[in-house]
Amino acid sequence: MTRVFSGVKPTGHLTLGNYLGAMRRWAAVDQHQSDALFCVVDLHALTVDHDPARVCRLSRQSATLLLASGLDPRLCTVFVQSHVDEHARLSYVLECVATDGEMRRMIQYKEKSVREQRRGGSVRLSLLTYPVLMAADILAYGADEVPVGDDQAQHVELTRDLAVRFNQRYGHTFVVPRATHPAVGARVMNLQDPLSKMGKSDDAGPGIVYLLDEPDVVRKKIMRAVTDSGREVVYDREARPGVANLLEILAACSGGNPEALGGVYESYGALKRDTAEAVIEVLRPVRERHKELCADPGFVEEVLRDGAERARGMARPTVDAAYRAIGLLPAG
Ligand code: AQP
Repeated sequence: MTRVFSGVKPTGHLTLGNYLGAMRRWAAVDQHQSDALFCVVDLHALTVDHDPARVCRLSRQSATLLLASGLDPRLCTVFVQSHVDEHARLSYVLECVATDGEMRRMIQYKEKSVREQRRGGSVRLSLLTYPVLMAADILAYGADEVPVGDDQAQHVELTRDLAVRFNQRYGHTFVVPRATHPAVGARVMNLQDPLSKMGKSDDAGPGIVYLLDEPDVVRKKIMRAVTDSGREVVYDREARPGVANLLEILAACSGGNPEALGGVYESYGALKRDTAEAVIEVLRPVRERHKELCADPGFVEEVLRDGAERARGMARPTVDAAYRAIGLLPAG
């Protein structure tokens, strides 16, 4: 059976981008068709300036939202990264295989280090090495597939390179994984700045639809989305990025195709109204289930405890094998 691994970072409230680009498919497809693990990757949230209490709160909220989005602990494993030591253990070994040049070429490192400096902070070493930790997350479980949005493609490519290099130097240890992306919704853009990804750690709230936004708030944000100077509703990512983003969101939420939907609308207003209603309908069950789960925090804790135990059992043999292969003396 195909093994699948993916995760969310508790750096902010989860967004429509996280949902359409990744989470929705985890619940609808991956947990049914594969042996799947989904993780709140909290160690990754420490790579930038952060408030410890907020990261802790967001980790619990993200786990709750993973379950609210339809993940069923009877079908898949849901857990928190820092509860399983194997991630950090393997990360160090992979740092001994990765190079400094490789890390500095990562687009997210370039973008986020500039953002940290602009915010007046210094760039943490862990921001540079975080793609190695992500490789460890994936390789520890022998994942064949990593379902992610487009923005993570480069990191999965690095994971493949590290796995191949390690296997060639020290003997076959890791499965070489591949990234998979949804056909529509792989890169949801910010509603106020359609040239930038809708990112949960961005400061600008009005361009970001959060999974827990009330319907009125979603409506307002979408009705105020930046469009383009033309009037015609056509799907053209280069020339009309704002309208293209709305058409993609509508297509992802209604099951249509963005090019075809472009021909259906005569005004931006009508497109925005339908997009808003489609998004509200897609998010409604998630918000409702989240409310139910918040009333039963013991259930979420139990899922995470059980998930961590299962995950540990899956990761340990591979990480132990990597330690032996690279030359570390077994503890006996
Ligand atoms: N805008 C997006 N469109 C499609 N997919 C997206 N994903 C994230 N944003 C979009 C996908 O969601 C999964 C979880 O993402 P993450 O938690 O690893 O990272 P993030 O949401 O991109 O948040 P960051 O890194 O804390 O900060 P920002 O957002 O500022 O970069 C992944 O599969 C991701 O591809």
